[in-house]
Amino acid sequence: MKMDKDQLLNKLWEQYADITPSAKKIHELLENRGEQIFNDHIAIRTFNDKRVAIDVLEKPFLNVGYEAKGEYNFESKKLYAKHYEHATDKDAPRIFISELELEKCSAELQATVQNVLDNCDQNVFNDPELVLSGSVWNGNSQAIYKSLLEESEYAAWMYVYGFRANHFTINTNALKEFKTLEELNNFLEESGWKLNASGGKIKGTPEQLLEQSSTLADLYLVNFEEGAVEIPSCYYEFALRYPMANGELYQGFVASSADKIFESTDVKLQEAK
Ligand code: OOG
Ligand code: NI
Repeated sequence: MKMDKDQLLNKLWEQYADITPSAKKIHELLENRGEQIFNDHIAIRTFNDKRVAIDVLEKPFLNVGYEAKGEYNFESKKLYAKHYEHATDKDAPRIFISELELEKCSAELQATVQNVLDNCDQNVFNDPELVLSGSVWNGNSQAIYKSLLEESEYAAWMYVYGFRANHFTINTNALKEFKTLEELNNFLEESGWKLNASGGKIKGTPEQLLEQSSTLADLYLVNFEEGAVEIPSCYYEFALRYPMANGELYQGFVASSADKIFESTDVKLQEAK
């Protein structure tokens, strides 16, 4: 079935909300206060193996009218990312796709990821719905999860959760009641949510034209062959954009902020909370 933009984005939301009950609750909490929720962006993760790299995962978005815009590098995390904007629908969320640069990782991690990909039915990589397919390799070995986690939290998360929206992001500019990110953060914390405090609860500054905050990822019970264990799944993000000199809102991302936002799925932050 050929999906249109709204079908694709709705499916990504449903699949994300399934393992991220916090997102559904925060969404409802704001709607119940009379807010209408618009999404600033949706993020997706992958490995740079040519079978599943950004070039593959971007396709369903290009097919429904998205265009590639900014590029970002995260040296210490060995990640590269691109963002996409819809050509005509200015209310459509941006798409942010990142990939782990395998050649920069240890030989052991490379071999593990290679093995995981080699052991899949190779047809899944040509499925136009790959981006909605989760861990197509049945990522259910806790031993593999742990070995990846030692080197890259991102790789370990990918192994368990695979291809899906890693987070949705509320467009804070479109909220009526909350004029600053701090007000929204305070409201969320008073309502019982824990925010990612890595690098401060608010990432970015008005001068950088983008401020962001995020919840800590929900914990989700994963059935490993060794037994069930709770692993951080997905998180909800909040973005406030500032106007550029020409009066239009900044459309891109800020690498130094994104670097900290990635950590919202990190078990270490969960333990610190
Ligand atoms: C993406 C983190 C970066 C942003 O808005 O800067 C990001 C991820 O966790 O996969 O979404
Ligand atoms: Ni984000």
